Amino acid sequence: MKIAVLSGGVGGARFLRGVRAHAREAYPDGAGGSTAAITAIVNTGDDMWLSALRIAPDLDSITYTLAGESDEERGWGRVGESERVSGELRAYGVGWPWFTLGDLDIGTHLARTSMLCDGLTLAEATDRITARWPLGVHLIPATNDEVETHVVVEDGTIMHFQEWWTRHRASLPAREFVQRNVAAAVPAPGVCEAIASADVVLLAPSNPVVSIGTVLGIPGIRDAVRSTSAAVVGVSPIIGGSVVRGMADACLTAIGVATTADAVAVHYGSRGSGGVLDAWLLGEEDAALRDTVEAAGIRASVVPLWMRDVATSGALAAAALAAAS
Ligand code: FO1
Repeated sequence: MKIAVLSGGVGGARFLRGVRAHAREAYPDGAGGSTAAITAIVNTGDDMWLSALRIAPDLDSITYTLAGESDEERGWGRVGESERVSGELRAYGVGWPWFTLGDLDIGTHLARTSMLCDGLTLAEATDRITARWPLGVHLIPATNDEVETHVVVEDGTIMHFQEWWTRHRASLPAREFVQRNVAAAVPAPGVCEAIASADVVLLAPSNPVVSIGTVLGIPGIRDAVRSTSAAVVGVSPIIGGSVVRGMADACLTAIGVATTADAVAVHYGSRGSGGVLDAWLLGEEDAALRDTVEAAGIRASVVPLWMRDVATSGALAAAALAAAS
């Protein structure tokens, strides 16, 4: 069983933990693992250079979550973190005072930056970093190229997504999201192959604009999803008209998409009409939206969407795989 998951950070990390848990139950290898091959194709648009370090938030959120090392309250970074180095950087006026790098997290960024300086690609560095834990999921960055998301706000100012997101809490109305250098970018090795050879392709309940949208925006990836023989199933990141975490509603508003579970499905589109979806999972709170989704040529499943723990995340993953068949 081969599963490819397009994923962003926090929501995607929890969903991937559920996919892994369900795979261990449904496709056990007899040693507590799974015979299923799970590949996460991870957004890198949030990545940036800061204090001479290459930061890769979504890759790190997924790695830490699957490793059991994530700060579940904060939603990013490592559990049991300290911020001594960040305090020193602030004292020297280096970096962003509004973007806290924990000491353990800095270890990851130093390792990644060191590997990149040694000539490794981001995908190779990710393989080395993730090899430290038995994640049970192969993480591949959507691209090895530095394609960073920048936000054009109403007065024309352009800033890195991370500044808009963490300094301004997405409070500055965004006019447009720009993927810098995306035209020259190529999918990382293995990305299109994972999508083409998958039995199921899942779109995690991540930010449809700056996470899933950014992955699909890398030249070649949208076409790979549209042409795979696998069923493509998306999970709504919106339940009952509001986003589960983060500020995805600010991103959706910026591109003129309503913050509703059916509007996002229509935004992704059915594969029959030029989009990427075969099926879409709606929360029970959004059962009334089923007809709109079906009318768009997308099979709708109404299931519990809240991921409160590994068990509910696993049940959601099971529902997503069931919707594929
Ligand atoms: N998010 C914040 O709101 N404030 C922070 O200070 C912050 C620091 C940070 C450091 C490393 C990292 O990997 C992520 C961090 N994040 C922080 C979260 C980050 O903005 C998000 O994980 C994604 O980039 C948006 O989905």
